[in-house]
Amino acid sequence: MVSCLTKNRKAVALDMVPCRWLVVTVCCHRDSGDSAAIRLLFTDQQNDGHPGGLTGRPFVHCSKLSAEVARVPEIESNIVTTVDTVSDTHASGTDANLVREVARRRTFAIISHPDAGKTTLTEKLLLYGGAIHQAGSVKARRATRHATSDWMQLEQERGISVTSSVLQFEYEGCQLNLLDTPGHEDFSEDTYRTLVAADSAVMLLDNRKGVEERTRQLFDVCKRRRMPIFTLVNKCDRAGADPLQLIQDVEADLGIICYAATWPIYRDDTFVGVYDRWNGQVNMFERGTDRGASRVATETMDINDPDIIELLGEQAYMRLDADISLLEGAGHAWDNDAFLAGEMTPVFFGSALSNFGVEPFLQEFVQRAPPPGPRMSTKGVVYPTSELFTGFVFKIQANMDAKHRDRVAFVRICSGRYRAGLEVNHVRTRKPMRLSAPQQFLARERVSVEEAWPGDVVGIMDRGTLRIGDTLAENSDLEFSGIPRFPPEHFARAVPLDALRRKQFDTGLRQLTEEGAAQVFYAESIAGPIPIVGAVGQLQFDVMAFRLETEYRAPCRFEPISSRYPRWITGPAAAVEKAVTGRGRMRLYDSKNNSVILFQDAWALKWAIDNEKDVQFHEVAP
Ligand SMILES: Nc1nc2c(ncn2[C@@H]2O[C@H](COP(=O)(O)OP(=O)(O)OP(=O)(O)O)[C@@H](O)[C@H]2O)c(=O)[nH]1
Ligand SMILES: [Mg+2]
Repeated sequence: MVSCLTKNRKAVALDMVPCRWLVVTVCCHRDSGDSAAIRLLFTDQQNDGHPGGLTGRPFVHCSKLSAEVARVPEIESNIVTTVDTVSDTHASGTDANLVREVARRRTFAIISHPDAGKTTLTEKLLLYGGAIHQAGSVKARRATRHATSDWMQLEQERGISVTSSVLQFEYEGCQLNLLDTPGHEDFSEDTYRTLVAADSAVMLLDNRKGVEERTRQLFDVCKRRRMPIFTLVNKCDRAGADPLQLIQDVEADLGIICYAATWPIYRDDTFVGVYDRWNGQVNMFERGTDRGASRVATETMDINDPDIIELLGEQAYMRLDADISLLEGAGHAWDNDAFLAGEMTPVFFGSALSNFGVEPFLQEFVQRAPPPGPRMSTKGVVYPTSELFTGFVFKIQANMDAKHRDRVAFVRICSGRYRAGLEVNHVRTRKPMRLSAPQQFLARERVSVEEAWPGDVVGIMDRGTLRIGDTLAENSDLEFSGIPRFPPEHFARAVPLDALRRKQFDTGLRQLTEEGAAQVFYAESIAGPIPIVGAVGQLQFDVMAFRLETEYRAPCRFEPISSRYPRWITGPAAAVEKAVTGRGRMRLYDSKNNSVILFQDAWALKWAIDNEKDVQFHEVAP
């Protein structure tokens, strides 16, 4: 326990936890109106949606605290005393093994606009991590290997990622949990949820396109969560924008300070190597003959080595030398605190396809990416080093193993040790659950492991108990919040094409919608309930039709419905019955038989909200 005195010697309690995060507990007089001032201090900190002030126990980054306190003088006079530490049950533990395992975990998501090369980079990180020996490609031809993380048949056929993938591997003593996300907007639901499970993000840019539309949206999510972000400018094997210009564009567009961590080296306008500014080393790569399937031969030399000019060639050396002088003179100095607070990003250059620059990136990444930090729960902050297990479900995936029709719930561990047989509380249902051995994933492949630690993303085989957003906690009923839910925006009737496969069709629809990307509703008709699927993005219908056919052998057709505005409706039964019958409204039931109205247009929705005062309307299921 450390305490920090503000200028007028009023104390703020700081609990030191690994990885440079602090838990700050501030106490004020209840009626003094101090909470507003304190919220000023904390609302833009990472606190997972909890307001700061009297009720929350926000955590802030160490160096930020003094800066923020200094900027908000009214707080100093209002803070009266230091109070308790975080809830005892989830305070920082002393188990040395646990602390060590937490310290060597890195859990990160790769994000970008579609096609920037996330899956390709993922594959190459696996190659350098030793998890695979031959890298596959996103658009593999017959008889060649596919990228590991695009494991779904649809992904392999179309060469795009449809769902996020979980991959674990070791590199230089660190245990990495990598989350490859789909870039397409129609799958953003999955991407946003996956980001909640990550501690840092790698943002990929195409060297010709720089910051694109989806990059901006995903960056905003990371920024709101104050996640440290690494930037990798990919596809440098092709001619692209000038690196300095790219960096300036990123700064101007995203409002984040860039630090060039590696710098591309060109010889006769061909990308031949990178200079690592942190360790002063030049890495020169030799193009392989197998299109990047295996590691690239690399020659490494100190920038001050007398032979450097010979290695680079005079012209490339002169160009690099000039660029370095410019960076040193006009660029920003590295500020690790700003990086950890998500305000500065190290920028790397490379080509995932040809493996150039991948290893220098990975080496710096494991050293600088933060290990798991504390997370806010309904019962205060949970430290990763707390000995009691906690975790939350952020993803459900059906049929990863088509033969066994399994259902995997992906859990991000937040604290404690997960071991087979562990009894936890399934907080939503308040029922105890005994956990089987944790499953580690390399996309589709999985292995049972004896134990798993904070930061790890593990799979739990589940028959339907677990839902996205559920918390599992040992000896506690705390809950983690912050997993976003999105109302569907597109609706279509699902029409089975093979009457004899109706049962499989119903099962498939139910199981696939449990994954969360789409929801199934039912409309009443004389012939029985008609299934209607609601999805956040149009492409979800293609995915669902494809999966119903390949995974359940239940072909179907989706017939679009023009209405786009769903609202769950609650209230006295008679009022609900009256409300569902108005013009421009379609009555649906969700899978739990809750009433939903699908409004024809925004006007019909507004009219109902203004006039149907006896019922309540909800954007997501109540
Ligand atoms: N020239 C070049 N092409 C690359 C490089 N990295 C990836 N590509 C190509 O870019 C295309 C898209 O790559 P992916 O890895 O599927 O991109 P992604 O970001 O995972 O795409 P989504 O998941 O669909 O958003 C593929 O054709 C890759 O071969 C690179 O370094 N250089
Ligand atoms: Mg991909």
